[in-house]
Amino acid sequence: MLIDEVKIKIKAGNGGKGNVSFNKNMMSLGPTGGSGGKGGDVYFQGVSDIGVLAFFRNRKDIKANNGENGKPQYLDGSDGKDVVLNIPVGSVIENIDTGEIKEIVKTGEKIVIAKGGIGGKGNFHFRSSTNTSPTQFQKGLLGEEFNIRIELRLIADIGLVGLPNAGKSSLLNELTNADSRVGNYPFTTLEPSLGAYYGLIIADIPGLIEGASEGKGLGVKFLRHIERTNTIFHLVSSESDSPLQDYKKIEKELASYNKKLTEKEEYILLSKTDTISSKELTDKKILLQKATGKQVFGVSVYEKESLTQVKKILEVVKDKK
Ligand SMILES: Nc1nc2c(ncn2[C@@H]2O[C@H](COP(=O)(O)OP(=O)(O)OP(=O)(O)O)[C@@H](O)[C@H]2O)c(=O)[nH]1
Ligand SMILES: [Mg+2]
Repeated sequence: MLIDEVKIKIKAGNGGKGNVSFNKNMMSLGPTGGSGGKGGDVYFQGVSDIGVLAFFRNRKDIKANNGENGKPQYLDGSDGKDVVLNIPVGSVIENIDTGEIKEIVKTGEKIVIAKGGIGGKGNFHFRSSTNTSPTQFQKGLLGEEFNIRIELRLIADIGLVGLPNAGKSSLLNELTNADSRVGNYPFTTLEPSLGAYYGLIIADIPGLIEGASEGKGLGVKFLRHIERTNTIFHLVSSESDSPLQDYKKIEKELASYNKKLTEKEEYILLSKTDTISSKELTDKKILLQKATGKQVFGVSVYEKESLTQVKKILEVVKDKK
């Protein structure tokens, strides 16, 4: 199952303690205590693998190492090792304690989330002409510690929406390298899947039904994955006796999740056109076009020409990107 939300606790390393010691050589009795090392930082880094949040399923408590304490003979403690956690590009990171929100949008982008404490100074640093045998030292500062919530928002260019069984996964598989499960029953797909069409990322958003915004079915939580897309393909099965009602049911759910979703560029795809006569197809197309003012295209995964038409739309979307 795709893990798209996790809550974890992260703790950066504490700074090491400064050391207090004196030169054992009788000729020079000065202080020699070294300083503590810095605690390790905790970073998040963006990667393209959308499955990496699964790493946190059994690891909710993540700590970077503390800095080492200072040592005699001017030896500073070594710094604690940083921890770099991979999270999928498109993740939103909420610091529950401070309310701060950060996002990772590029692969390789690295941001610090919790800073390690600075190491304390050893007594060597406190020497002066008036204090040649200082016994002062610093303890080292504590590393930052936060409760963090990570939410994955897939970064797709096109979102596929529609009632269950409309043919979303079939179309995604036909157009891209995706291998989404297809079945002749609703809710075959239980989590969003992605496919790439020459650099365009298409996301299949499953589980939308009437009442999804009130929590029915899989709910509307997957819609966050298309909040950032510019384009929506809305699939309506041409087998349906009431394609307009089917269309409206989904639009209502989109609107109640976020009005902006209904303002995106949307193409209506009447799917499974091989199952109806061309007269019926024309009638249903006109009906949808008139009622919505949107462009309506017929598509069947069994008809090459109709797929070519969809690919032309994809080229248009790509050019606008
Ligand atoms: N005749 C015909 N059948 C199709 C076409 N596209 C999909 N189907 C069939 O319709 C059924 C549903 O297809 P899916 O691709 O699983 O539909 P979905 O929208 O992903 O469904 P859920 O994941 O359950 O929401 C399957 O039995 C497909 O084989 C088409 O163009 N023509
Ligand atoms: Mg599906």
